[in-house]
Amino acid sequence: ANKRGFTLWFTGLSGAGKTTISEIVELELQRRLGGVEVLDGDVVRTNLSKGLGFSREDRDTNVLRIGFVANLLTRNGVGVIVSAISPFKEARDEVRDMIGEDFIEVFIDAPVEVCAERDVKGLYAKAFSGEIPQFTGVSDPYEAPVDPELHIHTDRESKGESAQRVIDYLEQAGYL
Ligand code: GGZ
Repeated sequence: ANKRGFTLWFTGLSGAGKTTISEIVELELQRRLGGVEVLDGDVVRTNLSKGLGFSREDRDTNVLRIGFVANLLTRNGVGVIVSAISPFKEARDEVRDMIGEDFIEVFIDAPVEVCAERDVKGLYAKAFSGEIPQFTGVSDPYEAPVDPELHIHTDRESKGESAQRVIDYLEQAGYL
């Protein structure tokens, strides 16, 4: 039987662990399915979304573009991992409606204090000083998912445990 496509949609603050967990899940899906596509906001912003900024309108445009591509892949049987802050519920829900039952929202959750403490790229320091305006969680909103398929607390579980929970979900839902 042809395998079903799906979109794992990782949403959460900068530094919450979206990219880290997606990389582990990607390796496992590559091994198990022989293919997987990753759409990372950070990377998409250098090509498909080049030129977009961080106003609400630009973020929504970015999220809907990523959702559009994810849907094309999903309906052709591809497993897709999206990693984007995607801070606005309305845009995420629009993507959910577009993709339908194969949309799996994964809330990668860590308190903003923890993300700021990690500050892997030094962006939070710049956000607090005002050098970067409209920074999600600091000076711009993040609307947490209300009823995500998966809620992962990266301040309480290891990245391996978090990735395993994603894999377990896919197994239990019949995608693996
Ligand atoms: C949030 C910002 C901002 C502002 C630059 N707010 O953790 P990162 O650094 O590597 O990834 C973040 C990325 C956000 O892009 P997304 O496409 O995921 O965002 S959205 O879904 O809202 O469109 C962050 C960096 O860009 N970054 N300025 N003001 N994150």
